Amino acid sequence: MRRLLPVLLALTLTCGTLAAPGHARTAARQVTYDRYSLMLDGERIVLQAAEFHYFRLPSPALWRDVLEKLRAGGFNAVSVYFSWAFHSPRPGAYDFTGVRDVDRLLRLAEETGLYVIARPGPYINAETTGGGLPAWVKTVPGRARSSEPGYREAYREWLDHINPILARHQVTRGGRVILYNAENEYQVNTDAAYMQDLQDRARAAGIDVPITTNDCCDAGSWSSTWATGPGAVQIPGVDDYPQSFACATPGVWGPWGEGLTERLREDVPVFAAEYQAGAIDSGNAGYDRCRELTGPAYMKFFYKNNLIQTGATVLSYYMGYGGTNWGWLAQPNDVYTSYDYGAAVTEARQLTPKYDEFKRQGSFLQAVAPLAETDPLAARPAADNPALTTAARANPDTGTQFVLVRHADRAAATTDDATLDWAAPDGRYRVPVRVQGRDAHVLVAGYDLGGQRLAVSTSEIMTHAAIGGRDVAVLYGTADSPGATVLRYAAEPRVTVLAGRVRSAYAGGDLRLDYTHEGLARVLVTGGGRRPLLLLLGTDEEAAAFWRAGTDAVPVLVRGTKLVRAASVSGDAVRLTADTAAGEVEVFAPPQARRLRAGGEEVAVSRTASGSLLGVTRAPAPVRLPALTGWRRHAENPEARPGFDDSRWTAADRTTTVSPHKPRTLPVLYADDYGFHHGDVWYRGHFTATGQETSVDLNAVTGLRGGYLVWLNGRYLGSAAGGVEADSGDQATPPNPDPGPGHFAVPAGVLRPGTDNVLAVLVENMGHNDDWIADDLRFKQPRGLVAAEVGGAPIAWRIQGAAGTDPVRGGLNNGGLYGERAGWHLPSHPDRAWPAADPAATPLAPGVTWYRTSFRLDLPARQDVPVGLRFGGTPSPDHRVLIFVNGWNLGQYGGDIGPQTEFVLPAGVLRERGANTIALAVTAERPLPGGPGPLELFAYGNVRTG
Ligand code: IPT
Repeated sequence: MRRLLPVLLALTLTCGTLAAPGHARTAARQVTYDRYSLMLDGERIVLQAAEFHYFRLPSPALWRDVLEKLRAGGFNAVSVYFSWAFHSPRPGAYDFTGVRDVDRLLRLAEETGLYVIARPGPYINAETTGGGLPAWVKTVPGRARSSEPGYREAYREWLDHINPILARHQVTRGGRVILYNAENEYQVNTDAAYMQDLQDRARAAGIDVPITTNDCCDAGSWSSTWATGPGAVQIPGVDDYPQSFACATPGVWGPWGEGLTERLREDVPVFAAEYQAGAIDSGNAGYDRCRELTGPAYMKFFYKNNLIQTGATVLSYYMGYGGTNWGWLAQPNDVYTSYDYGAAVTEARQLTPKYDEFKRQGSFLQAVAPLAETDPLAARPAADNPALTTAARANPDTGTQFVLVRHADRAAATTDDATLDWAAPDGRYRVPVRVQGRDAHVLVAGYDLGGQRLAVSTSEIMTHAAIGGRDVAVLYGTADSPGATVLRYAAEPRVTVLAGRVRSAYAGGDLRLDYTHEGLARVLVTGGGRRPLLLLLGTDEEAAAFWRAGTDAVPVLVRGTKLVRAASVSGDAVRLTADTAAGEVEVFAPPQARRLRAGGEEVAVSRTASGSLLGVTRAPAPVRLPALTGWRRHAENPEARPGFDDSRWTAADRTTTVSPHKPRTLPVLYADDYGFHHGDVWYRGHFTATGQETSVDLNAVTGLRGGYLVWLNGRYLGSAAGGVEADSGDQATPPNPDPGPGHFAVPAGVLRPGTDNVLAVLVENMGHNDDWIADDLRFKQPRGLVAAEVGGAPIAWRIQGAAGTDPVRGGLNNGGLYGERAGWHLPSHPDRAWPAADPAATPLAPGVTWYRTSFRLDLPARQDVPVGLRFGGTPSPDHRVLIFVNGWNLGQYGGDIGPQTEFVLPAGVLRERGANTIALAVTAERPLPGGPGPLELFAYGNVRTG
């Protein structure tokens, strides 16, 4: 059944009383929308969302940290992919506990006050294994992402689990889920019955918020051209990545266009479903370059340009926090362990200059309500310098104008000045502007700023709040640029410049302030028929020091500290839940407040001329991390020895497969077909040799950067690269038909004619391809051996991968290395008998060798010290290392997998006060003089935290 824009969505029960925003469940509210914006109980909102993947942060306590950081950074929503593969290790098995407890995630969103755009797929792409489809789906008949039987039963199983959880957290039931996104960039090879069924299942499960979908690449789909057919969604959105993923050349400027989010329909708001806020590091440039590529200059130009040119009011930035492809979460063709993404909040949860820019822009969007309803304004102010151009929108009810000022040539690198001739709602004004290269400003005119009337300003508004009977406003502009702000008064007000240099003049009801943006100027305006106004006029940098906290009823503005998560006022005390280091803290709160607690400590404060409280916070206690010593090691791969007992392994004897890729030789040796989906897999093939065999011929498919190692009767024959997906995006190119090469000459004297000979093969599975173009072929590309011949002898195969599913860490944590099956990665494993060995110096034989050590941490309580593990030197292609910390597979180093030498060890997995174990599983493809090199712990940061 097709659903047509139910303007009135299902009525639900009101639960509880209306709590202050940002504090747990609120009353049930209806979600409606029109061409301008979403509305909650009829009240317009601009949604500013950051993408966050809980499955890339295996520590629910840190989910809260990230969500609070996003909230404080000016976001009022998160967009969350829910990964089916992360929850379901095999058909019928679903886990929503521990690091998979998405109910907890949604409660945290409620407590943090963030709306949620829920994106449960079933397909999510996201550079994660299988694009979110569990690997077992490769073994069911029916094309993935279609309505064909097999796949249909599979995805319904997932939806039957995830939908009820999402349903009970909808805003219509007092939760925070505000939109439900079906599928992902489902553009080609589509099946309308499937797209419709996803929505019907959601409705049947009680999803009554608007259903959305994200289109890619400017294509019309479920949203526009097919808007009336089956599968059409209520609110279509578009994904835009104007900066491309060329992190190696961060100076590029919009190679993929101007990034204007298309209006796909006239009856719904413009929805930027994924707007680029970072990049995949496909070229291994390192994420710092990706952060540069998508840095503040890009954000200022592209985001503001988009805002004013398109009027988009539902904005979701991909990613707000990227996280880690721990375990076997990565899709191997595009990413490595880190999914930092060059995001505003780093993988180690540190705030960056991009965060500051999000905070400036997001705070503006949330403070200035008329922005939620705007139409293009033809009569826009003219600039008297042709290098600059303007665009404008206005709110049809309030008349408030929003004017974009930018370079006409968006790539221009010059700094240009102009005077704007501005026909604003309150009069005609001539005001100065300056635009640096690759920058843009959104200026406001005709705005009721609290109890004030802002006629026009060439400073940008960051935020404002009514605090203690006066308005406090933070405006900002580029350092050294001219600024002019005009406010309306019935009579001449009293102007006191408390700090900085600001000229003021009053005429005809206009109070005009002229200044240069430098440092932080402070102007107090009283009288004139209005309540007092404290105007804080800063540079970009000064503005970034401000935090808007507290509640709508009792807002608190804070300058300084590292992060303000929350603020409250009771009696004469202001309490900040804040991250602090040595530095100033200034609080703008109601006048009765005279004491300050920040980060759990009393801070001595004095009253400033601005009426604020000023104090100094202490430095955090310094932290010393222990050296990693006492390493022990143990070689493994007994599987390579001829006498190894494989009788309990699974016989690999199938002659058919549902995979669209047929094997070159029988039996079928695809690991997935035998239930082994992640990490390394062992094969042992028994055959009776004639003695005439000259070569072993194998082919394996591993995904990009994988390989396999081969032994015959215990003799190492060598290794080869595994086959990979040829091209993930080009529909015209079929997936690579050539699995990895594998011709190995049989050395003299190795064969034992007439008796049992054993071929042992260790194949890495680097993760599963995604299904971006929904052709099924790439996704269903096998993993493991796809061909095997030794002369013409029949081979009896057995296969062994991971031994079951770790009940806590889940099915993506482990593969089938001997040490993994025997628990060598677990903290409890007794390693006392292992000989001491320095990972940097001891030579390695081909095969797998483990190193282990333990260390104690005693990090100070109430301090946040994110810890990393650093490998010295550059990663070698010759060995690849699985890194286990307390049993959790936190990544892969070396093996040409990526440029990474530093790995984040998230608190929670890492015991901050207690014993920890590191285990490294090192696979060498040839004899090596040394191991993976010296290792050390290091800290990414150190703050006191609330
Ligand atoms: C878009 C996907 O929807 C998202 O899942 C992720 O893969 C992102 O790209 C890149 O990180 S697809 C768009 C780039 C065409």
